[in-house]
Amino acid sequence: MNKPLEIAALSGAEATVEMLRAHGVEVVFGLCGDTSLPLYDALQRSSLSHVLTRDERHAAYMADGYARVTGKVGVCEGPSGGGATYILPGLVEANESSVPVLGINTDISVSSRNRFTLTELDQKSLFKPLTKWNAVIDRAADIPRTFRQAFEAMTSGRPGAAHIGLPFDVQNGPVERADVWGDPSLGAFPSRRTSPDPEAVALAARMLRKAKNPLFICGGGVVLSGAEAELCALAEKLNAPVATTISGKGSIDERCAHSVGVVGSNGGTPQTRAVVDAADLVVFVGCRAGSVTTERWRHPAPGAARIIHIDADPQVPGRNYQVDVPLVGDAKLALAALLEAVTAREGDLTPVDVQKREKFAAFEALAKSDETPIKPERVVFELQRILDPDAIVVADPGTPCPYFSAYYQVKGAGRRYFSNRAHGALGYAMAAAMGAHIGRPAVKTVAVMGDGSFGMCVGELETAVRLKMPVTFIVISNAVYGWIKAGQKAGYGARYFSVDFGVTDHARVAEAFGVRGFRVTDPSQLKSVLKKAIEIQGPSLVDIVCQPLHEAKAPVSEWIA
Ligand SMILES: Cc1ncc(C[n+]2csc(CCOP(=O)(O)OP(=O)(O)O)c2C)c(N)n1
Repeated sequence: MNKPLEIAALSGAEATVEMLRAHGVEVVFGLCGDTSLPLYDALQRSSLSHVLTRDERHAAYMADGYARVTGKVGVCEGPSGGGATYILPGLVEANESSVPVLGINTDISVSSRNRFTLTELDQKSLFKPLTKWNAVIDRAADIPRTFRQAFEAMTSGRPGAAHIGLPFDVQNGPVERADVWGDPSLGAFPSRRTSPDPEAVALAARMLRKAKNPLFICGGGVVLSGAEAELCALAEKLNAPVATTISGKGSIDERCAHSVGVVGSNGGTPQTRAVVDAADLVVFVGCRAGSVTTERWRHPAPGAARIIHIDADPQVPGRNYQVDVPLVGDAKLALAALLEAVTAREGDLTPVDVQKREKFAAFEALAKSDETPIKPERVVFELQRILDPDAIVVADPGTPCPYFSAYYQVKGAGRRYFSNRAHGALGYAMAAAMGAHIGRPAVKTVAVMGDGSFGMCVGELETAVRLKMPVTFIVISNAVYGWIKAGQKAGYGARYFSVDFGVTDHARVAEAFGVRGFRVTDPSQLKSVLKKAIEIQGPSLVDIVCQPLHEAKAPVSEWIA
């Protein structure tokens, strides 16, 4: 017989809220719907804050940006049907970027299944291949353990996204209060760190001792794991250079002598490639050695360097390169173990210094140009001069990502710059920056996007205004899907096709939402306008009429080829 209802003191919706709180969640990003009414009623009575967004995709991107800067699980929610299909892109990006984001979609009642009910959708199948872990809950009593499993899956091993489907009648069903508990340490990542095999560590240390030109290439794993101090100490002890992927920016203070900057085909330059090619030992750290980082597995060239590969995911080392020593474990623990095991070596960073000087000399020549339309280099240069070192910059694909990845120098270690590198979907930066601002409100946050991206996220300007967010949005405006047009130039004889669109005055659009808008066409005005926009207490937008990528020369030809 069922227990009397007095014991089952919580409804499913209340238990959901309590399970989030038990894991340290403070904020939920999302958008309402019919099937979410019980959940919203429970949220209304709780201490959780709720950020109402204008699109579920952006709720997920906000949760992603929030998670990246706080080290805590980001949570987003939406209703059934379209709410689920709209939230999906954000979960996909987070999952592939190893960022713990929990997506909750409410759903039609279990009792309404298979009856042509409006918004019915197989959420379990939809999210299964795209998240690290997912479930649709059939009984309210299963809510506590389902949430516990989701948090454990998201934050342990390689972090990732999880999804939970929460039917309407499940939200109204009974849950025993005593079962509503969670391990708060699973609300932050990485939880349950593991160390690599000590024998493999000893082998790697020996290999590092023998190497003439060792090089670290760090992916997102260093910042995700909080391993910046261990990396820096190891690089100093070995006097070895440290390069990063785009997601790895923040692994090391880019002003320091050991830092090489970003390598690869979206932000790497001939100079950073030369450093990779000179290495006789590459240590990949929390890095998948994917197509962009390695320029399609050509740099490092297979066999040209010995490989040590540190990763929390055992499936990563050896996937793309023949690995001499796989170190499977958390980056912080693995680097600490290596630091213990290696002996100091002399090492000469002069060649790295020469390459860096050459790279930035070429950049500055363009960055100081007074030509119109404004060169993207100038945008990076002026912003770099204005922003405080602790500011957060989020870059969209198109012009922003390669230019900022290459030339915007992260001052200090930790997450201060990021882009959506798993799928590179346009329209990520605005919402991700808003999530980042909520996670780290004391610092300035800036989103840089192309006008193609702007068209995909403009609705969230209303959210920024409603919540009075002092985030600055920068639009690189060129009335073209520039990256693709540049590809048509590089590879298809400049037979341009269906890549140009009309000019929009983004500053006026911003003003219509209540955002302070500025439009810049003259390079000499850029610095003062950016400064003014950044100092505004609420949201601001700077529309910068820029040179399109297909008209740029170096290094864009390298990136597009
Ligand atoms: C959702 C999505 N659709 C299509 C693409 C393919 N794509 C990559 S870059 C790009 C052009 C970007 O245009 P814009 O945002 O205007 O920036 P620009 O390249 O002009 O600087 C496109 C269409 C994508 N990355 N994401």
